[in-house]
Amino acid sequence: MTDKRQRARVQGSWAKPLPKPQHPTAQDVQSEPGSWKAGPQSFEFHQPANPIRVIPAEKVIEKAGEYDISQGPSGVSRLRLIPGFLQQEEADWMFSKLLAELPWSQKTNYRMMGDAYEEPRLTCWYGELPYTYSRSTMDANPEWHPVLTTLRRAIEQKSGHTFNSLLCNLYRDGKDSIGWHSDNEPSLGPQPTIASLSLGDTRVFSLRKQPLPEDKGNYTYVEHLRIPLTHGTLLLMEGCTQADWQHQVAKEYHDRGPRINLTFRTIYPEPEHIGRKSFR
Ligand SMILES: O=C(O)CCC(=O)C(=O)O
Repeated sequence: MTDKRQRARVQGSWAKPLPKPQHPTAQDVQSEPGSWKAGPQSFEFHQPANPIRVIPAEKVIEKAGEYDISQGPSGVSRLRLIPGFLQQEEADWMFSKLLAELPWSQKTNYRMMGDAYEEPRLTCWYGELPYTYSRSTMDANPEWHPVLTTLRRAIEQKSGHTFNSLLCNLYRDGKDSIGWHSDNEPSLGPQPTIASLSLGDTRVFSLRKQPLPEDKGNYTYVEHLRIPLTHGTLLLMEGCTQADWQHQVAKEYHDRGPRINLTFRTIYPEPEHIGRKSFR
């Protein structure tokens, strides 16, 4: 290799020194919130400008009892859980009868922008008045199935509340669900009590607290509750539960058998049957 070529190669490979890595200076470190300040011999921790918020761990409710789940300015949100409200044999018999004999159908709801979607479950409605939620109405149906009339009386006696209507839900398998919502239509009146009876396979009933106004609809930091609802369990939601909490039954990753959920309510007549229910 000639002297000239050799120089050109060396120059090509080693022409420029690499730029020096940029390390933050002590001054840079000091100006970052929540950082360690480097002094000549010591370090001290500086609190971040915004306090770190903890996501509350989900709580599980499984045992029979009365649970005051929150106390807001508007009042107490209360749950009453009664596993084994129906004996196993009685629950088995009612489940088969209701599965076979109720007029189950799939309801079409409408989103705010007007597009239609089918509910991921089957439903039917009982009551002297129609019921509107998610911009679609279930017609009045005063012909109660005799099993439902018996259950209504038993639940009224146990709970001390009266009910004039019933929304029945059939989850055919683990893919059927109901999304986050509150039972807060004007037709249910203020502080409605909902009595929910579960039959068939166990599904998880979840609740999440409404976020603080300053969180502007962000549910990241709200409390969550989880209640496995077993065959024959009665759950009562009372007080401010519909105003201060939302609930759902989410889809499951594992196979689930059919489940019937009966939600007894009281509907009041209103001038126009227009609901303002959040999507489910
Ligand atoms: O299936 C359930 O346990 C809940 C049903 C429900 O949330 C409703 O009907 O509003």
